[in-house]
Amino acid sequence: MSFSGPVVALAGGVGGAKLAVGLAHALPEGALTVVVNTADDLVLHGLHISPDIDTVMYNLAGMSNPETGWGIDGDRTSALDLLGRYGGPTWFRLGDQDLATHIRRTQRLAEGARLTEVTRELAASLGIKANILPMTDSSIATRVKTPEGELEFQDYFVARGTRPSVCGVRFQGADEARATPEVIRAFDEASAIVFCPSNPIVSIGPILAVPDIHERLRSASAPRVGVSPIIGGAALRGPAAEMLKSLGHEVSALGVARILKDVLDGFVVDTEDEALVSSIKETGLRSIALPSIMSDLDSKKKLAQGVLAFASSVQKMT
Ligand code: FO1
Repeated sequence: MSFSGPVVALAGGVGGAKLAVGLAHALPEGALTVVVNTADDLVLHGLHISPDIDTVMYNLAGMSNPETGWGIDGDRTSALDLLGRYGGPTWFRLGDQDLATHIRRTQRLAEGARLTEVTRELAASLGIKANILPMTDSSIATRVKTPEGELEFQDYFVARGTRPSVCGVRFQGADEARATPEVIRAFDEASAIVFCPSNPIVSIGPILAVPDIHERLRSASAPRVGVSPIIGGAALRGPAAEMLKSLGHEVSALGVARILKDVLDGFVVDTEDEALVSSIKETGLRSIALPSIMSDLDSKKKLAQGVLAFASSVQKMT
């Protein structure tokens, strides 16, 4: 299987970063572009933190914490501990090395660089060959509606441990946000578009909420394939299953396929959900089942190869 242009992956969170690693290994060097959710970004200690970009970056650099999937392997929290003694907030666990990323990002943004440029610089410094693109340079913030009121995303996700039930989600600033020239070029040149197994509501949702990205994805000529983040009615990590349920969606790969249907040609489910393939096909999508639990580099690579072969077959049939 060979692709003439870049393969563009849409990602947010740890599941997205894991498949990005598999894709980077399955493709020739430099052939992968990852468009990453930035609506989880926050400012803390005066620093601009982009958790999903950093998770993708650290995973692609082979330096992520294998236990959490985010943060840096072996990182300590001496700086955060002292910040705590000064009375600063410590609920968002920032490691000493991780802080360097946020300091550098904040400094470059203050100098007038775009988040896209800063991300390129940081990734290049870590030796990453894939192209990591923030979904936008505009400011977008996920706001989670709960019975306790509307919460900022990381307040809901980390500070409150995803405990509040979710009555709705909105992406503040999305209507006015613009795709960057880099993201537009990536979609225009893409030979395949892969939706990583990321939360469809709060990781893929914000990317689709950028109007000109949604439009490009709807009309893309490249094959568009997604991978289900829900396996056997549950998410491997994170609040995707509870969110789907409370927002009235079916908690299954089929439920996710229905949400993303208008921007997909094909959908990959886990082998455990093979029985759902025929119902997914009835929605008009192509579908196959593959082992999709990414526990090590080999399983990440194998899933990536399977997804790329599927995208290639979708291409041939259209
Ligand atoms: N997730 C947590 O559950 N607790 C944390 O304290 C935490 C800190 C953190 C610091 C830097 C970073 O890049 C990610 C961090 N994450 C943490 C993960 C992050 O909240 C989530 O991965 C995403 O925002 C959801 O996609």
